[in-house]
Amino acid sequence: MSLTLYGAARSRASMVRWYLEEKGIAYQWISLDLGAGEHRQPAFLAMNPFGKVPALVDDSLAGPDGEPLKLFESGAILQHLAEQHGQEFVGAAGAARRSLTLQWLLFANASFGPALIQAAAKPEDLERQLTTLDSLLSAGPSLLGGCGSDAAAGWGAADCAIQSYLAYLPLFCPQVDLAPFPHVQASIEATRQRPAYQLAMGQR
Ligand SMILES: N[C@@H](CCC(=O)N[C@@H](CS)C(=O)NCC(=O)O)C(=O)O
Repeated sequence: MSLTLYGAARSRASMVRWYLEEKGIAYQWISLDLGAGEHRQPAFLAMNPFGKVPALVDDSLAGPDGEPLKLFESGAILQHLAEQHGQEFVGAAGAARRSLTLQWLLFANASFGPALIQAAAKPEDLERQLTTLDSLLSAGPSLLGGCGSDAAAGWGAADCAIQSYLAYLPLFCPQVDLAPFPHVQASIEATRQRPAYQLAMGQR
């Protein structure tokens, strides 16, 4: 079985890399030079026809062409890894955890990520989302709550996505005052301390 992750420095591939490192799942890392347009070359377009990173090739499953499964979109890749390699959805809470993980991955990529990107144009949207996240995080670091208590559970794909975007916040939106959001601040600090995160972000 082998996993190959295609990415680039300072891209959403770091999120997937963090998950793999945190879970101790073996993978091959292929770093593309986006500046040189390597993601627009036929070899990579065969992995993701949209020419974006991350992309994952998993030879433990066959795709529709009979070749090793190819996946793009960070959220879909994280859900796949959580299911097939992270054993996150086992046990009594597994089905609920699968659905909640998908909910948080979609929220991260379709709601929170865009709010970060549009922070200057729509500051009130980001502030509303941060207010809610801060309140939810006051109950504990995992947004899956009680569904995180299953034996194989704990930190997972949903945490990876949300915590990654939160950690991007001070970098992408230094103008946002985080003082009203102590639990968000604590989450960012805890993320920065994790060795697997540091490795995925190229900080060590
Ligand atoms: N929604 C996609 C976004 C992928 C994406 O925009 N990737 C950026 C890097 S973060 C990229 O490949 N940019 C190169 C380009 O658009 O030319 C995901 O979450 O995977």
